[in-house]
Amino acid sequence: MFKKILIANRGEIAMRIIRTCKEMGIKTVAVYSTADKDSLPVRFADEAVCIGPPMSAKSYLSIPNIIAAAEITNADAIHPGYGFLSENEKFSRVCQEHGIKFIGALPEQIAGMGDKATAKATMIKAGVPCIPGSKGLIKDVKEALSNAELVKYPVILKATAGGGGKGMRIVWNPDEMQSAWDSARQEAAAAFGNDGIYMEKFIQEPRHIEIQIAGDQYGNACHMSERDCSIQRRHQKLVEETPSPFMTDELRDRMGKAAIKAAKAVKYEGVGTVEFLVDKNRDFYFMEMNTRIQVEHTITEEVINFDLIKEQIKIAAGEKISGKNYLPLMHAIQCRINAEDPLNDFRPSPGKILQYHSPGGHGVRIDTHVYAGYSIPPHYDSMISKLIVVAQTREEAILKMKRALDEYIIEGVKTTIPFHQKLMENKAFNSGNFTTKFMETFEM
Ligand code: MV4
Repeated sequence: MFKKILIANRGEIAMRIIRTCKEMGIKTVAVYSTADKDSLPVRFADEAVCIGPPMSAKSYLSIPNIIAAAEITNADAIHPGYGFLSENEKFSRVCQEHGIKFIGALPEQIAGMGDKATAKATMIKAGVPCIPGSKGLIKDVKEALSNAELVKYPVILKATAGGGGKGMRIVWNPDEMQSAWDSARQEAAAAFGNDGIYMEKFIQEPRHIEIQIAGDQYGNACHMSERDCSIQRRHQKLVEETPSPFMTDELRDRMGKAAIKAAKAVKYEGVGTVEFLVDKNRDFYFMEMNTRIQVEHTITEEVINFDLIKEQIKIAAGEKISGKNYLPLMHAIQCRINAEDPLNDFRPSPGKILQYHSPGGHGVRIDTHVYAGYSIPPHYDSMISKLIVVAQTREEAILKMKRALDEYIIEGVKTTIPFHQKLMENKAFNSGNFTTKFMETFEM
């Protein structure tokens, strides 16, 4: 087992990783930018190393600075958390070259899943259901038009380097193709320096349901059931829950098997997520595979009673997984509490937290790095905390979430708490009948 893990991240996920390391008897190194010198990970890690100024490119994204910090502290592994360098092919390789275990995917796996057209080709070959569309990349608008005739409108153009909605255009008829093609390519080139585009049939009003998976170095893989992430706004998830209210035992079994096929196709080592779109007929399609721990891993932990960070560390250290799948024993919901003003287009609201009282009691979990007097820096994402509840049923989980939200006091910055309170009262949300379009019509 590792003796010392460096956490190449900040905020709540840095705290989350430190906590598990402590429970496992592993020493920790926090790295921090000057903007985070008063943060809790710096306070609670065994050691802390400043890696640069506030700007991410010069600190949390600086591979030389982070490797130097790992070398001077003698860390034998690096946990990248989510975001930042967690799915960076080069970082995974540089860690390898320095004899430091990267607690995440291998460079080839990151590259293979990061290019969406390549990932899709891999999944088609492995027999994982994918959305009908072009065979690989499309070279020009003429080819786009002829492909669309076969796929049938509406279609969607997607950047192969994309994800998170950038470089994506829906095309409803041939007249729209030229301008959609031009703008998708331009956006992709600007955002990713790669203007490769492929096409799919546009699935209208899908659900975003993802399957948590784990694989080990010996070819074993398992699934840990689903998370429903359909409540999102501009590709930012706001609420996640498991089990999905749309799920059936039969669908979970089929999606779980498909996710395991996906994991085995790339010899996946570690914990990961296979994202699917699910249409109204409960047909499901591979969308992306994430080779990192995700923000919403917490709800899976609560319903299967299992520490996913511990599992990540154990797999990276070469331990075997049992290979059995995990089914939800409870119902969990996570609300992302962001420093944003929901009454003002969710505009970021960084600043000092003047008063802070967090909810507690049975079935309530808070993952956070904040405290009264803490200033949320403007340089990073605006997440304050993750409020997670777990109960026997969905109805009880919603009631518990309402109770917990009412106990939550944060003063000094605007937060998304009022949004979540409104959502918990919403009829469609309570019925479980919602899709990724839900937030487009939600009124605060
Ligand atoms: C789609 C789609 C409909 N049909 N692909 C959005 C982000 C990127 N990962 C893929 N996305 C979508 N791909 C086809 N063929 C709809 C979306 C989409 C979406 C997906 C999941 C969650 C929220 C979404 C919001 C808008 C669009």
